[in-house]
Amino acid sequence: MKILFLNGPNLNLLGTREPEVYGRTTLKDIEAKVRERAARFGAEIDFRQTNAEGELVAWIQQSKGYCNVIVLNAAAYTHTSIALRDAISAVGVPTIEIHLSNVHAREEFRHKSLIAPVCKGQIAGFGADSYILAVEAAVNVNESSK
Ligand code: CA2
Repeated sequence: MKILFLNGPNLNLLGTREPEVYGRTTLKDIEAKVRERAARFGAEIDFRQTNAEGELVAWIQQSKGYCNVIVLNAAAYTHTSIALRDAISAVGVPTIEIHLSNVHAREEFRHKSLIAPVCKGQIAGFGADSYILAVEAAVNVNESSK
């Protein structure tokens, strides 16, 4: 199986800015951990980051027939993007929403996710481990879709 990890705006700064909020682990470190965990399940990983909303939309559109499951940390676009929600809904590839931080324990504007209703589920608040948990969730989602 193939899992497509998509990361949204500013996640390229992880580990280099605001360590008190987002920790000291870089996105490269997280990618390495994800690849290690996925190897246990024989799952293939495509891991990407962009600051551009339209690029995320394009990647979601191209995912049909390319991967089995999308794991999406849409970052701030989680709270604003009808375009991402429409793309996830239109393409129909099972998508898991993830966040490093517990968005529900933060500012009110982070409590609302526009993509949650079209995702299989949400993992939030476990730091880099949210990504590892998402590998396990993606494998389970793929198994139960067979
Ligand atoms: O907790 C998460 O994973 C978020 O998706 C992170 C987003 C935030 O807008 C969401 O509400 C929750 C922010 C990503 C920005 O990452 C930075 C990393 C280092 C320094 C500054 C920003």
